[in-house]
Amino acid sequence: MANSPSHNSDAPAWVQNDALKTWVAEVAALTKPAKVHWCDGSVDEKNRLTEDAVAAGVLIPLNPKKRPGSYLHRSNPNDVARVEQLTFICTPTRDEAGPTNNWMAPDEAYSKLRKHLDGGMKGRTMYVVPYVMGPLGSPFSKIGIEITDSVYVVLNMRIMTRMGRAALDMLGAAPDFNRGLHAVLDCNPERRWICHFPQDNTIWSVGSGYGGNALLGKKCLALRLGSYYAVRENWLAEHMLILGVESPEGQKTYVAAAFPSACGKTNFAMLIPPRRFAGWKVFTVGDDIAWMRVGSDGRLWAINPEAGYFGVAPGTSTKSNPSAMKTIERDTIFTNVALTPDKDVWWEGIDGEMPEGTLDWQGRPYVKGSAEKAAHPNSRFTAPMANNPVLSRHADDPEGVPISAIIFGGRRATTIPLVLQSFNWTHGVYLGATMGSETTAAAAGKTGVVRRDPMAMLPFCGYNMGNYFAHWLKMRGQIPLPPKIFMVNWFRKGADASFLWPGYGENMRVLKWIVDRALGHTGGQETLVGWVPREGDLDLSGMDISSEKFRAATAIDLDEWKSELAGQQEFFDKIGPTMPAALKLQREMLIAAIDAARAK
Ligand code: OXD
Ligand code: MN
Repeated sequence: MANSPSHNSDAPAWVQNDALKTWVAEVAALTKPAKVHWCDGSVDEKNRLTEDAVAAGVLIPLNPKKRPGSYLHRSNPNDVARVEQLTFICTPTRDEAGPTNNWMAPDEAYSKLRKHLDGGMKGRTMYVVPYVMGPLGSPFSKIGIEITDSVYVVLNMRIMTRMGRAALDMLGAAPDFNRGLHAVLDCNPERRWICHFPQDNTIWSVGSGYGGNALLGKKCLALRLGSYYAVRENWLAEHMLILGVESPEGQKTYVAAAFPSACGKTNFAMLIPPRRFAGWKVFTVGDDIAWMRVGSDGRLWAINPEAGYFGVAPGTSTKSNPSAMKTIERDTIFTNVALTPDKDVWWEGIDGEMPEGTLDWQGRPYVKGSAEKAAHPNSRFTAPMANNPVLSRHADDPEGVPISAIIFGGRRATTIPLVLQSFNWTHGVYLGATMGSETTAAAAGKTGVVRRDPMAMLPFCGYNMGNYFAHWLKMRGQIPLPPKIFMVNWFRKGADASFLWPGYGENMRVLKWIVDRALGHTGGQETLVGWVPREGDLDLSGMDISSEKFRAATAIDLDEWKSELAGQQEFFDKIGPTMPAALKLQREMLIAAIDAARAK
């Protein structure tokens, strides 16, 4: 990088870290912004930046009576989602990134992106955003500095992380912070790359302002780099929600659960128990990411590194997620939702009809009956976790919470029963490693295709997936009191293609069985593929489900499992030589057990 620090980057007196000042000066010399703004995270700063964003048309104020402190952002229509094909792990060797990641050599990536970053912030403000992933002062937390040319990113980072001076206070004089450099440039998909350099604790992201590509603390640091560091430091960085279940007697149990995107993670994290479960409460610790370490008591302890929710808007309603609807009542940034004439938000699946005169996510009058959606299917809300009425008291606890159960879940129309408990840790890792989700007709043009998404980490594992499985297997030896591992499937369908299980709040019934099993309080039945609830183990009282439906939702169909196991082989082959023998053996043992059972 150029070595003459720009006078533009002069740091305020509260910035004392020399390594940081030098790096910011280098980046300013490269990107040549008109101005450098060091973010202190104050309310005053938030108000000023919000005014700037409104003046620049980046944010549209919503009706202050209906949504106080809330704004709508319309992104460039070419920039509405994560771009897996443009996301790279830039480790020194391709093998370190493994067969499921895109790889670019570090030098090549740096020089390719540097060309675009050279003068890339001319005439613009360069924001320096210090942030902490994890509770302030927690030994589990990590500190990052994101440099960005997007005020939208700054305001989102302020919600999603602990941002500002507090992060620098925690950093002190240490030089080892994550260096994140982000520039939207001209938002051209031809010049869009999200590059991770784990060996340098560095992320460079250009050409996109979208959350997962641009809020570098989330998928880039907390998951891709997080997972890379976790394997070296003996912990787990996972794409998991964390929730607490409290019984009427006041007993609290915490579980972590991995689901691929768009499988109801935020809804599960904020579940409201049905009436039959009066006295039971579910509290949210996190809705997307869990960092888990072995505690001195031998249990696995988890923190949520985030401070807010970047949730999918469509489908969110008072029926599907009343707590999310409360969370987004104020101080929320909405991205790519529809705008009603009284300046409120609207999306498909929200309560109530779309008012006349609503504008779609691109600001065009919405023509009712049009084949297109009014809100983009991946439209989002960014809201502070402090708004969540069911936020756990421990969401900000530097120690985190002890995890008693880990749940893996996918979207599967067949084969996978409503709930399954693994026989042991290795078998649980096998369940997680083979989990998948079926593509929908809308997304892929072809239904029923299982996309393997092991532990919901396929797009987020920052190194070789086979080594990631090996790390999970090895962790068993590090955790004296390991959580029990489960698999769930809320999405199984009957012969008439309708869902067999109602989901949402009713998932409490499954959650209770999981918690009871984890604590050794209830029965179950052993099958070839794992433990399932016996008839009567799952409390179905007050619920409208026929016993045929329930039996179909929980059935183990050996024919379906045979084709499932064939599909798993393809995925194992793709992973290649790093695929752990212990997991290959699990599959082979299951084939042998099914064959033996059928031979009778
Ligand atoms: C995701 C997200 O895409 O959390 O998984 O945004
Ligand atoms: Mn996610």
